[in-house]
Amino acid sequence: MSKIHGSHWGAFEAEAEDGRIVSIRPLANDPDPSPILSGMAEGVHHECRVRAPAVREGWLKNRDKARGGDRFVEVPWDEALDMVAEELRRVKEAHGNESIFAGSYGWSSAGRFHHAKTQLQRFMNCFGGYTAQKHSYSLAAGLAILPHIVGNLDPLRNLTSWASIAEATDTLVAFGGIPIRNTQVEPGGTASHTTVPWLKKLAERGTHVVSVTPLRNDTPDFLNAQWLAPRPNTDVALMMGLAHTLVDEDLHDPKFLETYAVGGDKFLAYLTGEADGTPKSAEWASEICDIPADTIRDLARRMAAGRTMIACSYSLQRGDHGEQTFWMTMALACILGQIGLPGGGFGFGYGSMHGQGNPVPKMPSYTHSAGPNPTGSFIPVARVTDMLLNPGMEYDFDGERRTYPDIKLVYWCGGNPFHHHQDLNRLLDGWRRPDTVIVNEPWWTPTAKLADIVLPATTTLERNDVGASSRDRFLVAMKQIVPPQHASRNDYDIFSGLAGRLGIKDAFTEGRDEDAWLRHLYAQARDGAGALANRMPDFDAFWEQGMLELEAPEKPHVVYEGFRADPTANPLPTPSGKFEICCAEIAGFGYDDCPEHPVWQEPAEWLGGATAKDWPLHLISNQPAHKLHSQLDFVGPSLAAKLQGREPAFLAPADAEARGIADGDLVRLYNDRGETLAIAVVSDHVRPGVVQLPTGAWFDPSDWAKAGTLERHGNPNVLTLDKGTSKLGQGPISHTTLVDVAKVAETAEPSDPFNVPDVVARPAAE
Ligand SMILES: Nc1nc2c(c(=O)[nH]1)N[C@H]1C(S)=C(S)[C@@H](COP(=O)(O)OP(=O)(O)OC[C@H]3O[C@@H](n4cnc5c(=O)[nH]c(N)nc54)[C@H](O)[C@@H]3O)O[C@H]1N2
Ligand SMILES: Nc1nc2c(c(=O)[nH]1)N[C@H]1C(S)=C(S)[C@@H](COP(=O)(O)OP(=O)(O)OC[C@H]3O[C@@H](n4cnc5c(=O)[nH]c(N)nc54)[C@H](O)[C@@H]3O)O[C@H]1N2
Ligand SMILES: [Mo]
Repeated sequence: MSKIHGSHWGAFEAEAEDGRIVSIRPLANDPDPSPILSGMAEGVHHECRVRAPAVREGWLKNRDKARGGDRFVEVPWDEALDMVAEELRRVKEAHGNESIFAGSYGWSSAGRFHHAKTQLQRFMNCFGGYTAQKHSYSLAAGLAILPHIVGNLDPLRNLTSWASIAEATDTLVAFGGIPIRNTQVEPGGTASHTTVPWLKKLAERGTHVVSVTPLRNDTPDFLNAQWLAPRPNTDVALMMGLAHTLVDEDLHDPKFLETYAVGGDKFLAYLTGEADGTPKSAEWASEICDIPADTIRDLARRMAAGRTMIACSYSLQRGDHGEQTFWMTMALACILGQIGLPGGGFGFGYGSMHGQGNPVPKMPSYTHSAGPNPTGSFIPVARVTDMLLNPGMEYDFDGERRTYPDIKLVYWCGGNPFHHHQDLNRLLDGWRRPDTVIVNEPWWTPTAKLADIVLPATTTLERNDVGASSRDRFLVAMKQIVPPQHASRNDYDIFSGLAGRLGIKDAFTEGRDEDAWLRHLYAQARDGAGALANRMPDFDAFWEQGMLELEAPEKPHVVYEGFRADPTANPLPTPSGKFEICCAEIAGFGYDDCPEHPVWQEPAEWLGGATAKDWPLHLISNQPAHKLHSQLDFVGPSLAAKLQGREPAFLAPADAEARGIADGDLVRLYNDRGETLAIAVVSDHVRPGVVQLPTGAWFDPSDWAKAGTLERHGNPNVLTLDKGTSKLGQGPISHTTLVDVAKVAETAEPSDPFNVPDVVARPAAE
């Protein structure tokens, strides 16, 4: 009999026989299910599962820090938990809770109770706290700047719905495109993938879509989009060229600027060149972004001629000075003056995730809480290597002067930093500084291979949970399909075992088992659901039904409708009550890399900059189509999309020809920071000067014991730049990276990324 379950890439029905999953099928009502589902069953039973608790031999024998390369010793659960508990107690007593880094960034799985990071952090908070990570890799710069300039996260979390765009938008200008591959995914999952159906409605209406991206296939063919391919990381200049044209040709809305924004005058003086002698004209923009000035002017005119939505993907702020992209998007929309009208204005992340723009009612909030962190210690999410390498160093972040803590113990649960972080060779150096690294993982990921103690976690299919997202209309009962594989345990049970050893079990478990927690969180969701509570059946009925579905609201949602109608009664939660094109708070910080209003500043690396002479190609390491980040890289569609066991790297015909590279050739992508092997795919979907290598390939260095050796599998993060967006957001800038590419002889080393390290039984004498 099949049972319902859920994942970040969608809910599904699963069936098992004799303890093995035999089928995984999308829900019958899902209009556009994700192909990622097809690899899940194999993933659960794959040989790269961690079978039993394992301790690195060098750590066990003499506490060495030479992580990577040596053997692991299998130990029984009791001993492993004793060891971890003792090490936690030692570090806490000797160095304090701040020296424990458990930020543990990562997506793990969709269930909200067994959410790995939350389990770890709840445990750590009961233990006295830890050093955390603030914001996300997805959106760090955006999350830092939006509260200053619009007062909250409305254009990101509460954006105008697809229903409004499908009804009213004449021109959709999509900076970063609308890559539907990314809309397979929603944190917490979805039971109905509706982005493609909505986009088809736009196509029917004849909405003119302008896809502004270095990759043609970022927007689906059926939209017949106009493709504008700027030099990567120059969108701010392009937006300024558009804004300048609007002002120059009197197509802008001075009334809107005056009524709904502050700093319009000062910003227009910057735009026209009155302030600094440089008009940010279409010609000026054209020089920077390499789009003809006439094309820029035509687009500006078109934007003013009808209803226009200015969309900006998350990716644009994952580059140097990423804050400016969101800020300038807002400023351009203010100058155009259509904010608060159906289908008009601006919004972030259409096409970045399923839930962005998905029309939903206000959903009951099914979440588990980690509770407060008694230390209050944190770093900006992506400054992890800086922290590990520079304890005690001061840095700036969002108006504060802060100091990196001295980390002695790292605990990761539900994330894969050797997938997600930039400049992995630099991370390797930092990673070998702390005394101890502990990782809970279902699979032998690179991060597990680089740990001292690996505790085998169950996968989602081995436990009961509830999947939910505030941007989806469903709560999904995620029913256990197979028993825990090998000796794996739920993260909850692992932390309960540790909590028992450390005298904090009651605080951590509150006396509940899995079932009691699922019911408790459901009751909590119902208590907070207001008028919706009577739509929620009791827990048993919900579990039996397998799903709770609420209807989409009938009225298309338009963000800032109320503000537009009455700015005095409905002010924005900024100091001025308006959009802050000039922001006094930010100006007060005095940051050279994030001044008073949006500015064009050259990124650290770009095709128009000095280093492009040495590194003539801009690397776009975007989200992978066939997996979620590094998850399930070793099975199903991800494995099938590899070429000769490595990732494909896409480059334009002219760039390939200039290097003597043909389709299918083995190539090396390299720069000062590292080198990786991939298989060339020559494609006119790629702007000349750009090479695309998606993220997600498991890190596979040719020598695990050293930093800087050849990566063999196509992991772009050995190349990316590990620098903050600015002193304001300190966000990751993976989309700001220059490289070169060269053909490699076929004799290069094979890649073996999914191998299991040597694991030996503990010798009897020890
Ligand atoms: N170059 C480049 N790098 C990037 C990006 C980019 O655009 N370019 N994007 C960035 C972004 S936006 C993000 S969000 C990050 C994503 O980075 P991560 O979230 O770290 O990536 P995942 O591969 O999803 O890692 C989740 C890990 O959790 C494990 N896991 C799954 N279920 C469980 C469980 O129940 N328990 C435990 N203990 N573990 C579990 C999985 O096996 C996997 O190893 O990557 C970032 N890195
Ligand atoms: N299938 C799948 N879907 C996913 C994920 C996944 O791993 N797999 N990850 C999810 C997560 S955690 C996140 S945060 C979102 C991320 O969502 P995004 O950050 O929006 O996604 P990316 O794929 O990094 O980038 C989208 C496109 O932006 C374009 N782009 C990059 N740099 C520039 C630039 O400088 N200018 C312009 N104009 N365009 C640029 C690239 O061509 C790229 O394909 O995706 C989510 N969706
Ligand atoms: Mo993300």
